[in-house]
Amino acid sequence: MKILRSLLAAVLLGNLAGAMAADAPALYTQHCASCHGASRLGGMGPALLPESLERLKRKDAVATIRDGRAATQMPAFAATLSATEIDALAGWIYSPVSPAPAWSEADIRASRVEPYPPGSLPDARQGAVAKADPMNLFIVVEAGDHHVSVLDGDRMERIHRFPSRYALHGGPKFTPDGRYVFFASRDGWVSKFDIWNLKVVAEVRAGLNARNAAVSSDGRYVAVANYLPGNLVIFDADLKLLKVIDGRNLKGDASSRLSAVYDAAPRKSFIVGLKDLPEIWEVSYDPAAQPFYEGYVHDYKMGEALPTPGFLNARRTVLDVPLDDFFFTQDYTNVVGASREGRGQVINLDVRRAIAALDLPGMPHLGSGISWLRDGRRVVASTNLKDAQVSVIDMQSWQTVATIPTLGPGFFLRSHENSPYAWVDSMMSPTARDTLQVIDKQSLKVVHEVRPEPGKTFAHVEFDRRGSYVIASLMEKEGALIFLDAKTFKEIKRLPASKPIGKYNLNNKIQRSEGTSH
Ligand code: DHE
Repeated sequence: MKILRSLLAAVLLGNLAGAMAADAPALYTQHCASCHGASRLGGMGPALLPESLERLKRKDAVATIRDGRAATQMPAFAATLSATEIDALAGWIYSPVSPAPAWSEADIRASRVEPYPPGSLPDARQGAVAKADPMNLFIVVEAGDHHVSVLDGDRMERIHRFPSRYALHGGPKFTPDGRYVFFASRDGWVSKFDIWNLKVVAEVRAGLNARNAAVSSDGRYVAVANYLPGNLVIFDADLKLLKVIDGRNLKGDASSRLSAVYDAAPRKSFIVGLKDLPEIWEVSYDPAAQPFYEGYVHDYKMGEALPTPGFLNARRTVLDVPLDDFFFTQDYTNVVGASREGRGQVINLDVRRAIAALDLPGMPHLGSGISWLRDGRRVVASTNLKDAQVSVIDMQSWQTVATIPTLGPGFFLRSHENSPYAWVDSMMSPTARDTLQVIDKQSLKVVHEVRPEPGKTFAHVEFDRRGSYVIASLMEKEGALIFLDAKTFKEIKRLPASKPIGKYNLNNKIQRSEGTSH
């Protein structure tokens, strides 16, 4: 009986200890706040908000707290905290912060750092960059340990590797001279990197949860689309804040997260997608831009004054459904957009309305769309995040030309002006994520498959500037960049890399190759 009583006491005490230990806010303050910020907005470590953790499974959060993260400052808490405490902490970081976190213009300005002010570094290419073809350099985002690599594309060698902000997302964006590249992180940080000197020269936190960044074609403006707070933040080229445009409708009674921002070079404007409102914005960065009528086009009365300055203001095209995944015609007059439900539409930015509906089943991923000429007609092709297919659409009639069956749902498509082939992955498929398929751009048939490491994720291709080889990502922690001949599809070489995601060739990006995203 005595033994039973003490056992019961031990169990009760254990539970009590567990319950006390599960005081998650106190545990957070004690163990996490110094790196992740008292309000979980991030600091030396990333932000721990529900919005920032959307892509991290709870069991992975538990594992990170327990085991730490290799090659980062994140320690393992297995020896310090009990399993109950770790679980409580994991639950806490997924709960909303109250009051809701804010990020003001003053916060943006205060976050800016400038390790190398303008004029402090040489205006000429240095070291290994000086020996390389500057337009055949590649920038590689490695998500495994949050680093970026710079590759010399002629020698197929890595010439530099540096730590990036946590979880970069979207393509890095280059200035037209190829000297600077801008990265956006999901935590809202924007970093400006000087490729000629291999240095991060300025950084600013544009928001708490960002989608991507765009750089104006004249290299003078950087725009960032944020989920949290939902706004567009515009900087000058030194990342000094110029303007914040809130993601609100005209009446001001509904707000939205911003899904992405793109540079429309021929129009000298940024095009902005809104996640929760049926609008597309065009924000001109042309100082000579004409004023415009801000309201709905059909409300406009002939002769009425145009009150809104064209420069750095949002000119809205009102839609019937939010579109948040875009592909653009080469002149950027038409936006091909898809809703998350897969409703595709073509929006003309001059007449400011939909001009065609598209037959795009499943969940098309137009952001990775590419275009080419087939029988003298331009087509656009898109992968599908839900269905195992690539849709090919005629860009004059907007009719579907072909639906090419693939091994599984895919994310990225790539080609090059000098290549007859387009490369597609099936990275959303549990069984075929290890295989890249090669599509003949004229016959629209799959002509080859590459599967270098069965069972390992293999996706995202980038061509070198001449279209003679591709680099594909073996997207594993102990991953690799695999160089493949663009004609024979044979492996040429490998470079080890830590979960490499996107690769970006300077020439293809700056020249806006039709075979790659911009
Ligand atoms: Fe991306 C680009 C949206 C998930 C890697 N992704 C983009 C762009 C958009 C977008 C709008 C184009 C902007 C640009 O390049 O500046 N991505 C989304 C999503 O909505 C989605 C499905 C879910 C999400 O939570 O964001 C999503 N994206 C992912 C991933 O899971 C990927 C594979 C890994 C990661 O790092 O998050 C991923 N997205 C990428 C990459 C690009 C990208 C590598 C740039 C592609 C390029 O080659 O230009």
